[in-house]
Amino acid sequence: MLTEKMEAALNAQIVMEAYASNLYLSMGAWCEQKGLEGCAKFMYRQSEEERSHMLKIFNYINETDGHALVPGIKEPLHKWESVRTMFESVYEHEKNVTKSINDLVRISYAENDHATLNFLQYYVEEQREEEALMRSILDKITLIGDGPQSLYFIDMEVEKINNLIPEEENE
Ligand code: OFO
Repeated sequence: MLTEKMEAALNAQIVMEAYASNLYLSMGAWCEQKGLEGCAKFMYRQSEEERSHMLKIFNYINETDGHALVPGIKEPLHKWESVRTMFESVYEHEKNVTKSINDLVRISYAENDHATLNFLQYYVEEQREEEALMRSILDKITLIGDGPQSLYFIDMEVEKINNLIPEEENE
């Protein structure tokens, strides 16, 4: 059974994951408008993944006799200055999510809640992977450059990443 504090903190994480899902969906649409099909596919997949992160917490709260709360929809941005600034904001958002997951881990320790501590390990690992992935995309953009002539090559690099992602994560 969850303590009130743990339940509230997990519900706050649902808000964050749901927002990430909408933000990445919006980024996917922006990329598609720009003809960046590889980036669009990548962001749509990230959006789905964030929804699955949200649902995992949602189900966990309900399974542990808590009450998962469906958050309201905060409108994300619809445009970015460049593909670089878009990926920079993904990276920033992921770093904030990591901080938030670390706070959840701290609370689960403080509440002596080993089940939640154990449940959160998936998110700890997931955030490590996500941050590394975003950093590697930003490094590639730095190497290629992000002027108009470079967009095609950036998109090709992101498409290569799409092809490396296992099918079950690629729905
Ligand atoms: Fe679920 O926040 Fe990213 O991965």
